[in-house]
Amino acid sequence: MIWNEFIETADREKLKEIQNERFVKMIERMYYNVPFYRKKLTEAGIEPGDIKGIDQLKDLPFTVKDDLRDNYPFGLFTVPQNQIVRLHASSGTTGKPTVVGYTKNDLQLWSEVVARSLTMAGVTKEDIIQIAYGYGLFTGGLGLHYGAEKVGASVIPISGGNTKKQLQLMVDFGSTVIACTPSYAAHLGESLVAAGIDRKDIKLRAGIFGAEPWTNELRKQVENLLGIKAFDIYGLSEIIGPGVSMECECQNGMHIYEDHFIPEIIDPKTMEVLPYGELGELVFTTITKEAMPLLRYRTRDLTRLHVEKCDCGRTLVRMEKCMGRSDDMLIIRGVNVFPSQVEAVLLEMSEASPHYQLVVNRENNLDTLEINIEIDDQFWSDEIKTLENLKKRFQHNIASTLGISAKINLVEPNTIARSEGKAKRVIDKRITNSE
Ligand code: DLL
Repeated sequence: MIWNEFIETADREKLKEIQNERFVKMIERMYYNVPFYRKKLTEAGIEPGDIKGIDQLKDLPFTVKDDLRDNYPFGLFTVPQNQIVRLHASSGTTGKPTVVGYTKNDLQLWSEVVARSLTMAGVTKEDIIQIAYGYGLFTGGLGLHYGAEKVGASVIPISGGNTKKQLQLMVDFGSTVIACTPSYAAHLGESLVAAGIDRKDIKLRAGIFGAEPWTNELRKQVENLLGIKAFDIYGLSEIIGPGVSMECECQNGMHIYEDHFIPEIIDPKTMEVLPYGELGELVFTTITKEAMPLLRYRTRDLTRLHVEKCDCGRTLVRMEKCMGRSDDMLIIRGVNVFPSQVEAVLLEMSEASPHYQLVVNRENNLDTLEINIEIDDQFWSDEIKTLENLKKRFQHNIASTLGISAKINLVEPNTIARSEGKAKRVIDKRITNSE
């Protein structure tokens, strides 16, 4: 099923026509309504009349998260406050949050892209969807909520946390779809087993998981634990929230809604645009958003784009699973390490549970990496020899895949803190972070 067949399967030439028209109008709105953009465009020697279409994107300036912070809270809005009907914010690790605003039309657009996304996972009005993303300033809960209502599904707005209640409602209400972060999904799955609930007593068949990087290895684990098919949904508050892109049933990358968000991949060092298929930083330009359109916004997310038509019939560009954010990349003894690579190594071994933590430190001027791995209940042993052997296998697999050695600590089941939202996988104790 396709929610918006006209756009999602459009001829790419036709799509470009639509994009060009919208893009030209958006540049005008930015130029005339936001001093920040007027200054940026003027500095780049550009006036609205110069812009004819998206082929010129590559010549335009980028926008970064600091621009949002510098214009905190409402400085990048293109409409007066009385047209803003919703505010969301994401808390950064440092300083002020990033604030985003929505007009009525923006909220409609958001519901539309989430409805398209849910339809990709086969969600219909016959479904009962349990939304366990946090409701509030975070965009996950409310974003999924209105999209699910648009589809006509029965929404359970339970929000994140309260695992016992989640399981109870899942059984009693017969939820068929669960939406939450993949790390929380893993926790829900384990809690289901621990509570002795028979899989036959739950009706779940699909999961809508995103908001943090996760690997295909974690996908398999969560699918087995919950007995579902797990789908990846991507988005960021600055662009709209969840629903910037989503996996269809072919699970061959996430389709980006290019009639609203234009993606580019750039080399983060040279800032040059890279061709389809190459790994780099994802950049978005919004072309329909009213309250806070963004020009060439650097997401910091690392991925590749593919333009070949998908077997599902959609022609929209697909982005690969994000391998992480450029600012999550750890440089350990000179080697680049992404937490997602560690996850893939660990979860390939059935002894590891989906809960792990990386602790990076510096001793005697040398970086150290410790990995705390929680062992799956059925593999935990009181025999030192068994655990020592297991530890050696983890050590070997990590060293041969990442190219660096790590100290492995095997920890008992249920000892690593569970997250109800985005998991905290890395503790970096080094004073200065390598940039
Ligand atoms: O996480 C929006 C969202 C909510 C997406 C629910 C999906 C589901 P922010 O809090 O602004 O917004 O965080 C955005 O999270 O730049 C990525 O680094 C990361 N992220 C989001 N989805 C995925 C995903 C929401 N599917 C940041 N895979 C983004 C990997 C993701 N990373």
